[in-house]
Amino acid sequence: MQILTDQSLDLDQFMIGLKRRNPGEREFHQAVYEVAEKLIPFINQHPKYARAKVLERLTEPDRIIIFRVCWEDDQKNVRVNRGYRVQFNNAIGPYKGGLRFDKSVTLSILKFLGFEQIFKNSLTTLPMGGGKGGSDFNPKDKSDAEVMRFCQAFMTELSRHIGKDKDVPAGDIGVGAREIGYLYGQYKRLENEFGGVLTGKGLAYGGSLIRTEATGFGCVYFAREMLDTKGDAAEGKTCIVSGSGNVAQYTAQKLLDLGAKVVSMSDRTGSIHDPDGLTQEKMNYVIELKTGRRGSLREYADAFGVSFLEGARPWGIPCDMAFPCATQNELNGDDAKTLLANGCMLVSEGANMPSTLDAVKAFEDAKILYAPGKASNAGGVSISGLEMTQNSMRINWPREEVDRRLQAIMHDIHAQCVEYGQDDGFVNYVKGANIGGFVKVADAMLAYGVV
Ligand code: NDP
Ligand code: 2IT
Repeated sequence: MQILTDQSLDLDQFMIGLKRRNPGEREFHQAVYEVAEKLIPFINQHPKYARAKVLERLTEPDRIIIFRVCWEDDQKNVRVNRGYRVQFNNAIGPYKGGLRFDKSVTLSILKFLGFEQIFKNSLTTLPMGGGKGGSDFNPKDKSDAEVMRFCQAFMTELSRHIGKDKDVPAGDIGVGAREIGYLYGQYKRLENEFGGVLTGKGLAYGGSLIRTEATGFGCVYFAREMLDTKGDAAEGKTCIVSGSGNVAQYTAQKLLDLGAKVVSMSDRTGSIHDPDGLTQEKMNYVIELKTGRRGSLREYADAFGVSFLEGARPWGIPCDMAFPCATQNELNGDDAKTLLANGCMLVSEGANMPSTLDAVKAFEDAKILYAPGKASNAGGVSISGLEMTQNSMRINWPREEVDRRLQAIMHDIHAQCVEYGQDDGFVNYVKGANIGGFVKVADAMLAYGVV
């Protein structure tokens, strides 16, 4: 039962204030709404959080750094981009979260990502705060030399604000092994320091085994945990995976390993529909095509004689399980209804906030197994956390050890969702992840007093 006091929060009033303070930041409003909707009833049952204004403080970043990034392209033209780092909350550990390089990057997108990261990182059980950064730089149509010069210019400013115990960036969309190499090289040059200031590093210079695979593998391990609660398994299930970048590739790979059938992947140009399903040979082709040559999936359709849905997302293809692994708001309410009508019984998000609020509502109402990204894609940042541990200890764990720890962490995240997500005999994973992620951060904030 809720005891309302004059300290109690009201969702509509809270959102009006948030929108007034952060005008026009649509993605940030959306991410906060999804969390606040689940947290406010919980906070009103625990007035110590309301009294200390924990939600108001959690939705205001500790600081945001915005800077000019100036570099020269191959034709010697001067180019100007905008760089950002949102240091959202460090109550339980150094700021931790990826860097996104994409022409769509705005402050709103990085604030939504940094906000989500607070809860995700708390769920991992590791000591990491929440942050995110990036730039509106598009690495897709640039030469290696241009990407290197951009990364060096970006890190020249960012290096003043990060540190292995302060803020530890990593990859995200448009930031993979190549970019992390250039960023780390410049940090090392500027600071004359070899430490764990970035994660996702190459194995030759302090990276962890399984970091590349971790987000995708973790997303499927989380799906396996959800299926377990129904006595079910992935084997033989038809799956669609959106995206074909880092997260999508290793989600598809783990699904193959578990005997599931992956019939679609996608990119910005469209989706493939391969009714026979990916094989290991086709999977290797996707990795070489997307990470090696940075080409379009259209080439896959030509190479294997399957259909290519030009400019389309894959949600119309019938499946048992869906894994949105491309980007935010790539699955809307109509897509969710189509998936449900086709019999989809599980959605495990590899991307951050891929489902719109309408889609989330449709999945909740249908009571399918639906995992929000902050729970199901936490495997990546978890292995980033373990990369930091290995760097501090000056050791490298073998592949089996890291994979075993990843599976244990995904199991623990699932257990927290089950503990906090109970809803009339059904596990609401959105509620579970939001409340489960909140409690540790909020208790640390209470311990610090008014800061
Ligand atoms: P990549 O850059 O490796 O891949 C992104 C993929 O998504 C590409 O296939 C890209 O298509 C596609 N894509 C991107 N934007 C759009 C768009 N607007 N419309 C259609 N397709 C799009 O990024 P990641 O795999 O690292 O990241 C994917 C998602 O996972 C993001 O939401 C990210 O925040 C999240 N994530 C990533 C983690 C990580 O460890 N990397 C950890 C946790 C979450 P194209 O190939 O045509 O560019
Ligand atoms: O969204 C995410 O969790 C990431 N992009 C990974 C962050 C990290 O620090 O590894």
